[in-house]
Amino acid sequence: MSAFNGQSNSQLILALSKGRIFEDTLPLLEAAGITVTENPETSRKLILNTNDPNVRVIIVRATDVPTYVQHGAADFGVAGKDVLLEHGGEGLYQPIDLNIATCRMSVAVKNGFDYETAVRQGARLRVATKFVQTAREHFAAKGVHVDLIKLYGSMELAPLVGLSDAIVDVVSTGNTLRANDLVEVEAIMPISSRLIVNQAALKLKRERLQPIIEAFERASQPKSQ
Ligand code: PRT
Ligand code: MG
Repeated sequence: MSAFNGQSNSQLILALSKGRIFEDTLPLLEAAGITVTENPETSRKLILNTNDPNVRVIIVRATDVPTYVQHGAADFGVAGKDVLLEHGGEGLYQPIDLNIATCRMSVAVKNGFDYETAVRQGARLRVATKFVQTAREHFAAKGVHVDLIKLYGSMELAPLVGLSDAIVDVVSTGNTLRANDLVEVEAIMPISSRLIVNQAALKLKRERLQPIIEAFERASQPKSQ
């Protein structure tokens, strides 16, 4: 029995966010013989059952997945590298890159804003972002002085209404940037989602977790291999 949540060592809780991460994790779960029997898009339940009575899925905000896993409220989870860099990874074991929910972290500005000159001139750049750690490190490495403005969503709006000169955000198709008259001026890093495991659970529940980690690893390898 775990003193923390009263569950036996055979019970596993997986933390996922709704949307692309949930959708892209389903085939990996199938590869491990686990079928989620409820749909978070139509159900209001936050704890979903699977075909395995010992495995349940909790649905949390993408940015909250590492927090649930770090504190052992979930044994494992799936989170984007963008989210993990902001969280810091404390208490988490990150065994595999699942190559799902891929996108890139980029700097974007309003069409017509001369980013290169602004950066070269050394004036302070106002940057709005949800990803303050990543943005701070990126601009510090370039030696660019920035005023970071923390936002929680819809970063694309900030340069349009004069809140910032630039944004740091994740981009996949680039359609959202184009629709808002923004242009990508710098790619910071490629992003994909990782499997994360609570460090204590990895030791206490290794027998249950290891086969799932291995199945995820096999199923997430690039198709060409
Ligand atoms: O939506 P919510 O505020 O709850 O949280 P979230 O946006 O962090 O979660 P979610 O579920 O949308 O994203 C989960 C993870 O998916 C992120 O942490 C990323 O690692 C990854 N991912 C992959 C993306 C995208 N692609 C993506 N396109 N996350 C967000 N986007 C956004 C993008 O910023 C833009 O606003 O989706 C919009 C559409 O993108 P374009 O470029 O295709 O137009
Ligand atoms: Mg989103």
